[in-house]
Amino acid sequence: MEQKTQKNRTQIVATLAKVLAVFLVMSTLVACKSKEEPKEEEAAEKSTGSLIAVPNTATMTDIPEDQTLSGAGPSGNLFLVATPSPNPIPFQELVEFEVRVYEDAEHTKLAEGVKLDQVRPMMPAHGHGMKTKPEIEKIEDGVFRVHGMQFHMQGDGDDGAWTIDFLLRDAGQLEVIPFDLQCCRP
Ligand SMILES: [Cu+2]
Repeated sequence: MEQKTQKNRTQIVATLAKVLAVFLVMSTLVACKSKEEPKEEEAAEKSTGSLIAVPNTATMTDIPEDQTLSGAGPSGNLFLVATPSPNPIPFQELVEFEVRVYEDAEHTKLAEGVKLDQVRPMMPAHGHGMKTKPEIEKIEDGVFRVHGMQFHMQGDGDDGAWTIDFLLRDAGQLEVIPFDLQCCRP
């Protein structure tokens, strides 16, 4: 009887030791995991931070008097000039853009047969576009008028940062010409 109790006690101690050992191993694993997780988060923050390494420090007072957009397509064969009216762009008023597409960097020869497919305004920091839908009217070969654009948000930095993508179709080839635009000059 005495021996049996002694044996049981030994078994209980052995079991307790096992449980304690398993508990210790598990808590170590949990501790390691909880140490690792913030590291991953830190790394994620760092990589995101490096993506926006150049902060948007544009202020409304920096906005030029002439907000004409001018740039080349990725193929290097099309050159686009978009002039807003009124210029500079007024806040929350309807704006038209006259879009001229050229075949040369000197802007001497209008591009024939090019179609202005779409104009896409966006505020990247807020993930939204405009409340109005830009309507495209062809005036002549290479010349278009975009009606019904309205910049409904403005500010310094990201709060006033817009992007406008002009989508051109040239002989079935799509060319996207993106621009940055700050709204609006006080
Ligand atoms: Cu916005």
